[in-house]
Amino acid sequence: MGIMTATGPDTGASIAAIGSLDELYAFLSDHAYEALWTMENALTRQPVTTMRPYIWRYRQVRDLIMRAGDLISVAEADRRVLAFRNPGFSGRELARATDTLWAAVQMVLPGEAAPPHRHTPSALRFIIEGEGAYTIVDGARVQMEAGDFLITPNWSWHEHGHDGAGAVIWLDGLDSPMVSTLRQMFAEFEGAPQSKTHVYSDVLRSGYVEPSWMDRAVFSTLVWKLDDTLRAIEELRGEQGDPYDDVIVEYRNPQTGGPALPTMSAFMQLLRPGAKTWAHRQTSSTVYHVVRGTGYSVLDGQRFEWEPGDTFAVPTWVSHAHANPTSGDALLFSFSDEPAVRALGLYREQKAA
Ligand code: GTQ
Ligand code: FE2
Repeated sequence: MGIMTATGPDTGASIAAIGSLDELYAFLSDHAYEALWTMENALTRQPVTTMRPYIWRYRQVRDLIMRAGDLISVAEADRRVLAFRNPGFSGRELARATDTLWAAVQMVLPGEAAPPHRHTPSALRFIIEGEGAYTIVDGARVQMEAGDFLITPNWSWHEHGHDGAGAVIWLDGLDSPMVSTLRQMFAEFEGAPQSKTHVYSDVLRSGYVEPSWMDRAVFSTLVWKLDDTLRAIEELRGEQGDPYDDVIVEYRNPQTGGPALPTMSAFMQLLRPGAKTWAHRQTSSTVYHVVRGTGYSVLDGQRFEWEPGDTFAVPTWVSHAHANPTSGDALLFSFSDEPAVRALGLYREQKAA
């Protein structure tokens, strides 16, 4: 390959000949410059995004992913995934639900197998319906049942399979738009180790004790069962709760005591019968998924009614409040980029916006 020599810059006379600001701007744009004082987007008073609050309704999502199941196999598709693409996103880069978060629905049918791969984006999954599917993360096999929350830490080999009956459908959450924007995307599709599937007990997975000569990642907690989460929430039902989120718990990674993943946190919240939360907004963005019940959320003044299976996006700095006007419980699962925003020292919240 030859070495390209950049031509010397225009200096002296041609710059002395610039006679007006308009001529200056023309020269600047021809020579890879731009004057700050002409920019309107350099320092905005608050976050600017084209992303909109939006809801994907499960009545339609389910029909679409089932239809995709008729039309394409996992063998052909690698992953049978329909991404939730925010209608405010006009970019040609990776689809996204918010500026930083990928959300999608994935389905596997009995007998199908999605081959192993690994990538720098981290993934989390919330099982919407079905049972009998499993995922294998760095050799550890995890069964998937409706309501379970699972993680696939970045760069871990993962594959999916299904040896039960009926379709299994889950929600995928990835930080891939953030990873892509930061130009940190790597992926491998070959070379997964053929290691035997090891099964470590909960006591090792919980980090309660840890062998000092082994990598703790081997034991990392990969699944949080719905029953356990609901038991914790049930214990808290009589408490005051959070005025902005009612009875909300965060999925904690017991190995670190921190969020489920370095870039993404995940939550389950009970909106008790009649609950109506106060509005707030954060610089993190969030994807919500309705697990049980019906209700509505008010996103930047717009009311979105929801029912089980629906998924909605709350982009950065969008004010949100939730309500359960019914006499039964409502349960919302959610994930956000809050840990990434916090790690950069950028997290802000405004209450009762
Ligand atoms: O299941 O491995 O929704 O790699 C997007 C990328 C799911 C997966 C997605 C993925 C996967
Ligand atoms: Fe993946």
